[in-house]
Amino acid sequence: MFCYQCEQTEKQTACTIKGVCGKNELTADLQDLLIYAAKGISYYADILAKENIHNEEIDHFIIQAVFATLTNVNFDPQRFFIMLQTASDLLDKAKALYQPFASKYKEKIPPMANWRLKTNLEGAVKESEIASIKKQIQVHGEDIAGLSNFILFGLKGTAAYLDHAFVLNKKSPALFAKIHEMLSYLAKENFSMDELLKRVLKTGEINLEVMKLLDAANTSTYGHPEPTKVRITPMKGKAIVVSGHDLKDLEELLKQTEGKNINIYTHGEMLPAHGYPKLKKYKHLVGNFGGAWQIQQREFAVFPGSILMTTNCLQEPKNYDKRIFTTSVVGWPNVSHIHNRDFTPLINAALNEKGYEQDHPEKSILVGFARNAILNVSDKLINAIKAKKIRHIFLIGGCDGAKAGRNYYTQFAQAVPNDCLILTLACGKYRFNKLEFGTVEGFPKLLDVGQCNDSYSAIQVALALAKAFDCSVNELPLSFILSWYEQKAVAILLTLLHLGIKNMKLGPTLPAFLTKQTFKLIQDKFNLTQISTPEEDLKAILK
Ligand code: SF4
Ligand code: SF3
Repeated sequence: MFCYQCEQTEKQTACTIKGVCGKNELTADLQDLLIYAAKGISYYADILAKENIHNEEIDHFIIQAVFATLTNVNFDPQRFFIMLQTASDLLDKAKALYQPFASKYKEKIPPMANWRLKTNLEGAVKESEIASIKKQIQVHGEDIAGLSNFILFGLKGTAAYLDHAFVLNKKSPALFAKIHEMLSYLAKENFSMDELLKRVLKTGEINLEVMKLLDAANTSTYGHPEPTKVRITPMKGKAIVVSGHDLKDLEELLKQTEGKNINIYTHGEMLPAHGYPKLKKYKHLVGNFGGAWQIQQREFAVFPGSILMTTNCLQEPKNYDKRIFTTSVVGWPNVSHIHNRDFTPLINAALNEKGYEQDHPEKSILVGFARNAILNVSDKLINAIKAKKIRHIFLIGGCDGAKAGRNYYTQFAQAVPNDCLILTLACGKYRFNKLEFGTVEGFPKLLDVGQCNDSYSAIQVALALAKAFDCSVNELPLSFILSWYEQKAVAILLTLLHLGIKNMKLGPTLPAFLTKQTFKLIQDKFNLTQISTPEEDLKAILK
């Protein structure tokens, strides 16, 4: 195996024996082969889209297959083998649909588009050599391989967001076509540095459109998030905790548990669900449980109920493996998987557990400051900035992870002066979202915008402020302090680069897949720098 797609990769280089995340060699190799096959299918799907032919089965499979390979989503080799079988069938289907146009597109068909699964699981693993990143590095060198994977890893995040929109019935053939076009480009492997750099930013543009679609899916289905107090201490009764990003799973579970005396808690990236009017109306959605994803083994072990993982980030289930369930593309070997949102096994598992025996003393935090909530009071915000009563806004957002260096984000948030606001989003906020920050000019100093995909909301706020001040986003008293871990964060970083956002701080470490030389190209253009210390960075920003 050779995997360097996330921030915690072994020795900042690559996981080659076993993933730090828990992914084993077998799964890693099958994932590589699945990406290879997906590129092959997209080669034909791209041509078909140019001929105005869209096939939803192919479109949906591609985004789910790519999503399944995202960090901390699916660790089950059997599931990947089944996906490879489907990929092989869909390659045949895509090729058959393409045949009538073959004479029009005279280019050489890339090997990925001629791939077939000829063998069993073990054979597929041997075959995965052709799809390995090591091979890409041998053929193209580290710079080119790294940049092409920058695009691929961004697309993984984008595919996940597109899938979240898909489950809410927001489907865009045009966006599927853009994903196919990009994967087809990667399949052809006719790389040049200039084209790759252009496409790095293009991937960010596609991700922005996808986040816009997902924002529309979420807000048209569940209403606009509104400021909402969320209990963070348990209540007496049976309990289910729901983690991940998929609001549809939460909604269906809330419906299926109504009247059953089971309290539902959000976990991780599901926290912002409490702000949506059509989700918070369920009285048994009682609160939020636990901290960030990387401490789930400790926290789930003592949770007295059952657990649902709707998306990333899943870690190896420990003694709670019989009461944790996966859904959608998430998987772990021998962990029960929920099909078609029939949550009966999850509900029964919760009823078999003790639940909480008493209410814990009430504590709460505030969520729900997505674009509508902030833009509704934009006049007040703009006036406070003009009057220099609010000096600066820091967006401290992104993923969490296990590394010690991530304390930076807690320390940074604590060091932000009292005449500044903090916007936060994604799961990195668990480092500081239970601290007391007080208020600034009537605004809570810490405003939780939502999930990672709600970066779309933060971008809309930034664009509205830039319009009000008749300047560019880069000229606003606004700084981006980003923490990355997995590929959704890569997609968002690409979107911010596409928008021309400069002077962002990124950490805790830089992506291993980018060589020093390629990172320098991006750094020179965008002045994107690695975090240093909270004191130094704050001083430099506020000088
Ligand atoms: Fe390693 Fe990250 Fe890949 Fe897991 S996803 S194998 S931790 S680089
Ligand atoms: Fe977190 Fe896994 Fe990235 Fe949606 S849940 S942000 S790490």
